[in-house]
Amino acid sequence: MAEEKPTAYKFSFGPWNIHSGADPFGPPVREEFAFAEKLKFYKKLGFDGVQFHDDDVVLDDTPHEEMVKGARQVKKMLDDEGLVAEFIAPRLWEDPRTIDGGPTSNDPECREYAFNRARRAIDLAHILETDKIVWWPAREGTYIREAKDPIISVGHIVDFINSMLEYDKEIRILGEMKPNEPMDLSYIPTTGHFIGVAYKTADPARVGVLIESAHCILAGLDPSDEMAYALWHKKLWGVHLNDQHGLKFDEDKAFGSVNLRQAFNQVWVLEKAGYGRNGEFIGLDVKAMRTQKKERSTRHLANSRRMFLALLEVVRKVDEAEIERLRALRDYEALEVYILEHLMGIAP
Ligand code: XUL
Ligand code: MN
Repeated sequence: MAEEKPTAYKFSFGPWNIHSGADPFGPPVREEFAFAEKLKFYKKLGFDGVQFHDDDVVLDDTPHEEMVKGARQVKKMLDDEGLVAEFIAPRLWEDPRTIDGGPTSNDPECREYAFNRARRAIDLAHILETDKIVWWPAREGTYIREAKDPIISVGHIVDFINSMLEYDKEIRILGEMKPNEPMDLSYIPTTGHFIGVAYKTADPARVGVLIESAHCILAGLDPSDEMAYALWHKKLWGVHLNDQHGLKFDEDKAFGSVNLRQAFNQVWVLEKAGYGRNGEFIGLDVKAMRTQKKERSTRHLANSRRMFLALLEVVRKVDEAEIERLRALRDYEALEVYILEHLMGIAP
């Protein structure tokens, strides 16, 4: 049998990953690059895909005709740079109408706003020629448990997904789950929860997930196991690789910068499953440290990509037969050292 060619991975990030360094406790520390300037970085840094929030394309509430015109301009900018749009994510957490959530707001008018905004994101996806909508349920939870009805909220979420599926017969919805922040606790906090809900929607085949490493860690779960779970369901259609130092705010640290072994396991599971062979991107969601100077504020992107490719080399070097041999012996002490030596580059 002819050997399969190795996967040629493609990388993506969002324009928000090059940023001014503002955080909840302090103002910007570097001037923001203009969108057109950001686009110029992609190819130079080795990236082909652009992840978009809807209002990265055109501002919300732009009248329809102007919206179409604006989106076509962005598509032309992408074409000129040789880039493609990976997905559109409706930003349902900044507008005053989403103050208490979009689809799970108690106010029917606010829910309607969220539904309309998501449909509009689908219109943008068409113009940018992507069939992927990413939904991060930012404010779909509560600060206090008594604020919303948790059972009704699950139903609202299914209605929301269905409204997108019904609006467009080609579109695919990727849930990006996170257990907390900005809310105290989120509904549907993990990939497993969302996949459960996916099977109850009008078209389960078009509902999958994007998994962010940090979000899994915040839920006390191992990112590679989460990815494996979604891969088994054939529902892993996107990733946000990054890293996270324990249970605190979502840090979006560079991939592999905290836990190299955990990062290795993510690359391993993706590579073994053939992730990327159907055009899926290795997406990043990483923030530069606030201390970075403007002219060096894209290094976290280059570094994360470099770590992925370096770990890929390690993954491709480990000997499957040796791993199977050690598994059969149940000598996990030896297996552990085998992996660690490869990670440290000191394997004999
Ligand atoms: C939030 C997060 C978002 C999504 C896209 O934690 O990761 O940026 O990736 O909406
Ligand atoms: Mn993300």
